[in-house]
Amino acid sequence: MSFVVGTAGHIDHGKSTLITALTGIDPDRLAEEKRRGMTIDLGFAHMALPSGREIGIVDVPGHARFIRNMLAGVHGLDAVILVVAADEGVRPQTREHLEIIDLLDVRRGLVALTKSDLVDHEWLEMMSAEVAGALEHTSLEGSRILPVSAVTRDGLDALVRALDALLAETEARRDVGRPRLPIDRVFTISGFGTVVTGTLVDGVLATGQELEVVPRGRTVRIRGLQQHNRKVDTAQPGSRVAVNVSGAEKEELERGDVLAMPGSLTTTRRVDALARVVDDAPRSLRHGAELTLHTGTAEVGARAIVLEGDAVEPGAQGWVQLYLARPIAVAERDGFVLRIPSPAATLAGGRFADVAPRKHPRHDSTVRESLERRAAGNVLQEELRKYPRGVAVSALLKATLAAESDVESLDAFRAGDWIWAREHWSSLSERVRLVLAEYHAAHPMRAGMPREELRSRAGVPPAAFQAALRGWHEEGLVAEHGGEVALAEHHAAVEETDGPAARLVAALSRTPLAPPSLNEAMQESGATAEVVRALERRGDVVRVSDEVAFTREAYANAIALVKEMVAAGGSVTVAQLRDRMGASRRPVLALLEHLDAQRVTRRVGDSRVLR
Ligand SMILES: Nc1nc2c(ncn2[C@@H]2O[C@H](COP(=O)(O)OP(=O)(O)OP(=O)(O)O)[C@@H](O)[C@H]2O)c(=O)[nH]1
Ligand SMILES: [Mg+2]
Repeated sequence: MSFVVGTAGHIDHGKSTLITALTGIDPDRLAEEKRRGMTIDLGFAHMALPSGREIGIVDVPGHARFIRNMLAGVHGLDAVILVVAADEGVRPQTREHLEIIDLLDVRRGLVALTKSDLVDHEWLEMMSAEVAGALEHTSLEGSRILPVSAVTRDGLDALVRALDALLAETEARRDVGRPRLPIDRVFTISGFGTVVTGTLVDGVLATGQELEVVPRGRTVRIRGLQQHNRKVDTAQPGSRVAVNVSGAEKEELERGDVLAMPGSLTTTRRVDALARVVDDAPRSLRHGAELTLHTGTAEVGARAIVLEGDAVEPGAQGWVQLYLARPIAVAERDGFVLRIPSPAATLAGGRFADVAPRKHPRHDSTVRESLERRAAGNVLQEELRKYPRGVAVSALLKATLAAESDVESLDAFRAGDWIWAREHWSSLSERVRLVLAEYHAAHPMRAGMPREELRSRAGVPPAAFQAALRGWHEEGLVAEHGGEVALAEHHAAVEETDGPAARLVAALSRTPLAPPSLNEAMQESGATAEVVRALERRGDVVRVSDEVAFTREAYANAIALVKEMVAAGGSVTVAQLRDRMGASRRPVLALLEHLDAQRVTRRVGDSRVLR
């Protein structure tokens, strides 16, 4: 198992020197860093602890100007080594780094009291007490403080053993099957191409895998993986990884981008969070404040919407919605830090409660309550509540880090790939019941409502409708008849045996080939135009003109008769057919004109031939 440990602390306090002394690897890799004798950007090293545990180390710069690089290095740490020079004690960036570690809630740490060779024992004791005081009320409160010297190597073994013991208590990294690698470095190696590095979280990466660069949307493939300079086939969450990718040039990737499985990670320009403002912040977190958000390895401009009250005061916490200057790829519960751009200062931090929130009304306690339920762990249920019209399961999972199996425990209705919160499904079903009941009342003759009409009246997204219909069908709410949807209990009036529909058919059947006019038949039977249309749709009646209709059998017989007469005599006239049908001229003429239009017959002078 592999872990990631970061350094922290004031400039020149000996972070990089300590890492070199421990690992033999100088984390300062830039020429400028060597020249100036200071760390500018993140540096990396690795070592095996006495237990065999492998650790990747992220060395950060202490200079206040490079704090943004430090911020890109602290995500995904298992533990931190806070470095304080024994000769100088706690200095501004000691406090600032500690503040950031505290906001990101890194709870495992050690203090290396470096340069112990420069001070005497009493001074060491004093500095030790000073550092212990600085740790109070932070996530590192009570951490061990160990004097070390990179020059004499005093204390190095004890530090390594303490680190090993600290990591022994560290629980295994979560693997939710959704690997994410926030990129902290991009470079090229000739012969290999583009390489990115980062701390892998939430899942395993494997050679050959296809990944998406979010939020850019570009697709890349893993050509090779390295962990601590060794080639590996898979990389576990919670480890430092170098990924050789194909499909993207160096210029097409940068720190802040995230490698993830295609479609598995939300990109967002809005997040909800409970922000804790640091005790000695230079000002409160005001509504509308323009800030810089740091999360993962990304940095982005953010405007704060304070959801309750007008500001969150130093030392207090409050719910905020952040509007981001550009989309970022994050997941709920990711840690973040908010900074004031100038004069630069750390203002607040916390974890995201919702990374795909709606816009919220301010000063609305239901918003806070929902966010609190979410933060308390009801993430998926609260996420689902946001979709009254239903949501595809994959889309629901994307906005959270929940696993597919978590969906089963939701208070929800699931049909195929779609899911609705129970209360939304109930009200949607109720709406469908009402819409259909109204429709049946208005059109008692119709078998049901056209599907598309029902869909749009009920407000169901097109993609969800098939699944929803299946759901209603299974619940016994609806039935389908040839593309039309009805309440299960609905029987079109046309089914009745002694109603106007049946009487109309009876009226037309009395002298089938010489039917009364449609008007007469309707008057006699009491059938409305609606009934006639329903009978027509079912094929029980064939209307050849506005005024003339035949029963299904009569119509078939009439056509057979026409064909027979043409076969016998070469053609047929209106008068000839009228005689055979025993009808008046009007229905016969209407029938033949209808057959012409249907391209069964063709008129030649006064007679018809077959087409
Ligand atoms: N005497 C003594 N000097 C040390 C020790 N550790 C580091 N130094 C010196 O302190 C100076 C700064 O050390 P670095 O390791 O570069 O400090 P850093 O914390 O990495 O500094 P930044 O990366 O710029 O924040 C160097 O000149 C080191 O040689 C030590 O244990 N004893
Ligand atoms: Mg350094």
